[in-house]
Amino acid sequence: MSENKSDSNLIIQPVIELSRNDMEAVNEVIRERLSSEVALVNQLGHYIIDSGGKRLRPMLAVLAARAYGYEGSKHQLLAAIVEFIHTATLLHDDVVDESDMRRGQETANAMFGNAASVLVGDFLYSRAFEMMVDVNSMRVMEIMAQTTNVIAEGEVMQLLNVHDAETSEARYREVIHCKTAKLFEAATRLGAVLCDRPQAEEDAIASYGTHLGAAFQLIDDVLDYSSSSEDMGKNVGDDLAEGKPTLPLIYAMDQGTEAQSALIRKAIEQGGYDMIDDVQAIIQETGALDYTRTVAQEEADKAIEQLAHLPESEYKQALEILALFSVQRKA
Ligand code: GRG
Repeated sequence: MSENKSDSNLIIQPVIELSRNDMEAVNEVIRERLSSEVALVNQLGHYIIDSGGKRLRPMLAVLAARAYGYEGSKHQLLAAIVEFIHTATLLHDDVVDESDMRRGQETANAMFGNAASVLVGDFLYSRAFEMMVDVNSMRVMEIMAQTTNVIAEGEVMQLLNVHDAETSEARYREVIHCKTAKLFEAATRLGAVLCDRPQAEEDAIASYGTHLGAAFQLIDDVLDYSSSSEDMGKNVGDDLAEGKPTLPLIYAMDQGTEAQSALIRKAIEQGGYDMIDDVQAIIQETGALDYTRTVAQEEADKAIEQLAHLPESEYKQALEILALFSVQRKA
């Protein structure tokens, strides 16, 4: 682990400490509910669930509930549901993107094949809905049904943008809102729903989640051009290779010279790793990563503003720290 990465990990250390007991309980729920009569489901399910994800989304559900003073245990079940849905999306995403590395190890599709990955993703997704029945709340069901629907739409929108150098910043932002921010939004909203908070508070904490999720994805897109594969746990330059017009590229095309814009356009249209060095040089020269980081910081600031209604507590502080972490993280 590089020094920088451990620096950014330091920021969330108090959050990890604060949520330790809850997250251990969440992990216990995950382990219990992962089990199936079918050996491959267990094998592949554990392969991905135990592979060292940050558990950020379930942590958000737990912290949001606690920030409203929740003292029961349903938040742990909701958090596990959120992590199952996140994991299902990762399994499907790695098949769609033909990725071979995630969380510093071979992807499930590389290990077990595409069919097994998609089908175990389906298992996790449907198990999550089974678990929601146990929560016995139509409102929770409604939130999660709408959320997963929007995530899938986001992924389809992204598919339409692939290799399309005309993709605007607005279209890009719509995609990240759907494919990433929506699940952060749901995770935090569930905390308020569990505590029967008034609609305005529910919407505020949900909006915190939306902005945090957007910041998180913007930084994900920065790291794809600036991190190392070792730190990120996946391959650098994958977005370009897949022809994904993310904000660093959109901004560099907008700000670059005619020749620079033409080069990036060609790189998006053709995909692959061949042009990565030239593209990275243009991204550097045009300040595209700094711009993207600034947009991410604006999102994180907006997220923090949404927490004003919460009473002061270490949980509120933890939510603030997570907003900072989403921008400062190195992996
Ligand atoms: C199964 C509901 C469902 C939908 C399928 C494929 C797909 C539609 C959606 C994919 C959405 C997706 C993977 C968005 C990217 C989100 C993202 C930034 C993932 C990485 O999150 P981290 O860094 O992962 O929190 P860890 O490894 O820490 O868990």
